[in-house]
Amino acid sequence: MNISLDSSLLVTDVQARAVNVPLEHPVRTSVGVVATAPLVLIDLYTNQGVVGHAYVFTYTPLALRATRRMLLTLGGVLKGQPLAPVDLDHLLAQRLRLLGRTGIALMASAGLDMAAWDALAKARGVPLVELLGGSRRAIEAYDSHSMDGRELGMARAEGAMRQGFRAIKTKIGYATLAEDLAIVRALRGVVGNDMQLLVDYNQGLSAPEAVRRIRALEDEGIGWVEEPTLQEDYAGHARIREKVRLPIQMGENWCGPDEMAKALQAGACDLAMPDAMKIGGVTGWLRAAALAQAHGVPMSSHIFQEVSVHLLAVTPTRHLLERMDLAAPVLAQPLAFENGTATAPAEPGTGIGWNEEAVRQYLV
Ligand code: SMN
Ligand code: MG
Repeated sequence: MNISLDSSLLVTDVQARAVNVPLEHPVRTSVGVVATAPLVLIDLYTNQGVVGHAYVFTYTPLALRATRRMLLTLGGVLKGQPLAPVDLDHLLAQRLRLLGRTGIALMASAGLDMAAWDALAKARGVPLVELLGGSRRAIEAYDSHSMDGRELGMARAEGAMRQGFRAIKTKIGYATLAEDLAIVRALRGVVGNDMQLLVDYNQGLSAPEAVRRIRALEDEGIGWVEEPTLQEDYAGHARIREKVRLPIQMGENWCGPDEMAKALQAGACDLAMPDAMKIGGVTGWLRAAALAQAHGVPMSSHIFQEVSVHLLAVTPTRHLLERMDLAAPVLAQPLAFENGTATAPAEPGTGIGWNEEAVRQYLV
């Protein structure tokens, strides 16, 4: 549906629904468990019948109601504005300057940004990746698992290998280094030497303990070690990075491109993996991709696979797409993975739409 794109394309309303979606596998990390996927589903309406869809992930159901309220409040600020996502981002940045665009305010702002870009791509009749000047392409992905323990860990690794993934991630940071090593070796025994094996400590170690454990992993063929210590400790990550021989990965917790810039300037990581929500939506991601290019840092995604598959296609240093199906049960068309890759859908927008029956079932 091609609509002549003049300033008459306006935001007219924003609706937001909180759902708590069951997960096939809880996300078990060294610092806590995400047992369900608390999501706020966003519908951004325009005066020409186009509706933008996006969702935000709140990590804990405790944040669902406040995030929904913030989305509705900030959505109200956008009513009547031309559907120009970069201008809308600037407007919200201005309004939130004194509060600070972090936490729930950032998440809501980013969710509105993703919905606005979806609506604009639909108005132009093209997939988001093409609106951004790129083209649909197969993006290499990894199947993202948890602290699943030996049996489930091996079963999930086997399943990913059978589905054609050439990389998997497991979360470690068990009580002892011996357990970390045992699980890594058990998974390697299942997938063989060709599969990339990535590990994620989810901030669970002190910097000295991280150095100790990562050194012990150096001969296990690990592709990256993710968030070994507190995500806001850029100097700590840099110290770890200087003392170990495995690539350090981080980024899922950067609030906006400015935090990414600080982390890269501190030499905190070899690799970057912004989160499409926390980095500031599509608009934030594009700025982050320029930073990664300037620093020569390979850039992967963190969850939000439906939007990230478009964004990585226009990321100069694109690396890996994370596959973790947090929203699949409430999506009309979950993103398809084939032979270890995913490609942005050909339909206009991001391809995000709701399975309304499931939404009703999981509505909070
Ligand atoms: C992660 C943590 C919490 C929820 C989803 C995903 C994890 C990752 O850090 O990298 O996938
Ligand atoms: Mg992680």
